[in-house]
Amino acid sequence: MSVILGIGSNIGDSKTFIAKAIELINDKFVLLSESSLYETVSLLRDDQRNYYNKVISIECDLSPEKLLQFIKELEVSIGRNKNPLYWGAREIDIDIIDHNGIIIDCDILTVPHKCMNERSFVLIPLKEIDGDYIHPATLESIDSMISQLKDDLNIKIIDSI
Ligand code: PH2
Ligand code: MG
Ligand code: MG
Repeated sequence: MSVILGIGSNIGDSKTFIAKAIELINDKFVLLSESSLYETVSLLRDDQRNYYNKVISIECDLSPEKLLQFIKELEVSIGRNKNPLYWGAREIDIDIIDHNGIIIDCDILTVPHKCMNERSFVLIPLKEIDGDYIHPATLESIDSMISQLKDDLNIKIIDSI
């Protein structure tokens, strides 16, 4: 099964946190593709530091629930501290963007990711690794979703792949 993950960080040495996350994910699964590393302003346009963001795809045989559990443990092992603020700054955040095209909407998990359509830092790196991506619920193309973004969050590539 092919799974798309979005990775973000805006505390500490973000490049190293993201590299560590990919290394540990690659120890457990097979890394299929990796976008460039991007810098974006915070989605809330508040006073948080800019984020580094990346999207990867992996070959993964875990169910979405089991993968979520693995990811939560991985975030803690990489050094994620609890931030009481919703959408507060974080050392590492790994989100399931798409899980083999399935649709889930429950309390702990919504797949495809609920907010992906508003997030330049998901859509633009995703286009880089899968230009033919179609949203499994709305059937919208990646280009169509990108053209409807209201804010590109000043996205720029900082490390090309
Ligand atoms: N993640 C958030 C909230 N805001 N903003 C940017 N630019 N990048 C993120 O990864 C991000 C965010 C919650 O997960
Ligand atoms: Mg997130
Ligand atoms: Mg998350």
